[in-house]
Amino acid sequence: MYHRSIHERDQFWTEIAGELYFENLDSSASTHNFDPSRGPVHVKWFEGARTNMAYNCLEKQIENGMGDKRALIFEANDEINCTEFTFRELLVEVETFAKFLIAHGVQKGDRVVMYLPMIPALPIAMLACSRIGAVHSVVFAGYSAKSLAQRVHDCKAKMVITASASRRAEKIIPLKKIVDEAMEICKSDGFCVNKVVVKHNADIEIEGVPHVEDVPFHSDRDLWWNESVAEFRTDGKPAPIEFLDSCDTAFILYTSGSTGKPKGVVHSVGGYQTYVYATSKFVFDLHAGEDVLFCTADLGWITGHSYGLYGPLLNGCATVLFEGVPTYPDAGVWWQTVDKYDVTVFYTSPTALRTLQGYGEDPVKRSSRASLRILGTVGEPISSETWLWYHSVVGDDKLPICDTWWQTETGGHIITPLPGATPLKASSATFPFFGIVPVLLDPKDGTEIQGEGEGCLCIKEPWPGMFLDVHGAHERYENSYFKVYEGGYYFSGDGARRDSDGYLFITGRLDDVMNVSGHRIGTAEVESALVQHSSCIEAAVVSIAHEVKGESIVAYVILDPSRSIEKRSSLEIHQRELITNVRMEIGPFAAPERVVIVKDLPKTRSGKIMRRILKKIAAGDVDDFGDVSALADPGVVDEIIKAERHAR
Ligand code: 6R9
Repeated sequence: MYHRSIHERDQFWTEIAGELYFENLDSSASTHNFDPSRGPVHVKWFEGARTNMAYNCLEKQIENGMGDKRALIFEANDEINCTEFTFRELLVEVETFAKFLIAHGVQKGDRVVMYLPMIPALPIAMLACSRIGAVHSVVFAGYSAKSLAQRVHDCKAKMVITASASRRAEKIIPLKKIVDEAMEICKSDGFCVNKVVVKHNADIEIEGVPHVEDVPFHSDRDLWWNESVAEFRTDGKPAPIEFLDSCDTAFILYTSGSTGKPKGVVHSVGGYQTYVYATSKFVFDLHAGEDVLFCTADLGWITGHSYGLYGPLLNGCATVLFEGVPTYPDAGVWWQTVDKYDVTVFYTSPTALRTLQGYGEDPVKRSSRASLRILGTVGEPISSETWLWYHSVVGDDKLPICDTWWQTETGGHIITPLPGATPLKASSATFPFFGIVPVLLDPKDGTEIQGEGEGCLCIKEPWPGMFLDVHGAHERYENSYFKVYEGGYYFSGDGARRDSDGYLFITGRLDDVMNVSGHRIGTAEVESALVQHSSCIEAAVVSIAHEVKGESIVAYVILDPSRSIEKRSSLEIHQRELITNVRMEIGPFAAPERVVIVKDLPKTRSGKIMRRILKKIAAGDVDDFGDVSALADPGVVDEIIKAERHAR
């Protein structure tokens, strides 16, 4: 199949798309160009064919006899709120919300931002947007008001959907308050959202009082979901549905790059859907009406979009929506959830596995996990130690592990084993999925490395999950992904090693993108958050290896010398404030582990910060800095080492 997928590419993918509902599918209607020297880069799958992703997730499955099978299983933070929806029940919810959206002026192509916790309202709203051709942009509900505002403004959202609050273990996070702040920021930047829809997350009480009383509400703009949506459930009218061109936008999802502000990654209705359907089907070996996929990623990330929602539903399978945290009420909750719902495929990140590894085998062994067939991992490189723990403790030495390498931009799995078919090697993502031609380029001259070796991981041929554009910034799309090396390659930003058997091992990012607990964070974003502090003149951040998080952030900052900051207590206050600044600007997950106050940064004569040197200092590896001849002032290195010792 792989051979055919490469040699008869368009025909191969058209046949797969044909397993879903598409009108006018034509294998000669896909056109692509990955090489900017031959004209504008474009990726157009099945142009002219018409389809609808929500239709394929719901009606198409009901037609196939899955109507009474489970589609969405909600495992709530507290036992009492757990619910399940069959395909038919989920369709009713989606149709009802679609009618509500239309009644409030949301039309095809309009952007709708969701800032919601992992509750059924989120997938329902996403599917309802897909149904009417509106473009959803889900913002992970751990982002700060500022980050939310930036995304809402960038995509010019017509509506924002949120919840009164979210709960994680014992903690309650006032989401609506954060949205209000974000709306204020948008307003001061000259942008207003028409409507904010608030899902009442009912069972949250603060000291015995339903906290809804405290939720700020602006009646000219805000709507309570529960009250406003109800009338559309019983109006007896048919729910609208919009069949879209395959190349129309399905959604925008923001992700971090090595420079500048986050990029709005644009995915297409037809290509994305086909690719997510195919990867879920083959990598997770899904069978309609039988499999239950538990993907632990938040729906606010691409993993949640592709394998927590669309992938399983397009295959007629159930998906588990897990609201809480993996250690509440105890570190066995995921495995109990597996037993409770007969989960067959479990998909998580190395960072979560490392956390659970710390609790030992007991919490795992208290479950049977008898229903499990396949284990998956994604988000960061997995060490052989964690891989083996996953395989032997969780998988009882018998379950295959699919280490899947891919990105927000790629829509779905790119390098991955096929379970049962690919002999595995610990910590290797193994081989390319159907239709994928990966190459390793020599970082120095961009030539292809043949056979064994290490280089920059790029992809040569287009595939259906490939994103269409960076929202509102086509030039950035071409520059960041296709012009890094000449010759028509998609540049991933990751490094990889190929062994003598052809297995690929991902080595991590080669650019200024960090990966903290599986979250993608650009150094530039954190630096810009730090310099927002009135005392901070300049900042440089690097990441270092961290036992649980994979990487953690260390910041080097120069403070304004005109302020009196000599006293140690004052330094500590500044360090704390700087960390708070990052939490407020981006979100708590991006907070530096350490802030080191320095007088100068290691810069080249042309003013470029040599992060390589800071990275070594941060890691305590100060014996050999390699070639430092480019440094404008080599003396700064010793000073930074001193400051670093002081900071620890
Ligand atoms: C799906 C997702 C993408 C970055 C990617 C890489 C890292 C993802 C990986 C992996 C090693 C794997 N990454 N999967 N590294 N092995 N199996 O995570 O998308 O959030 O865009 O992150 O994550 O560095 O470039 P996204």
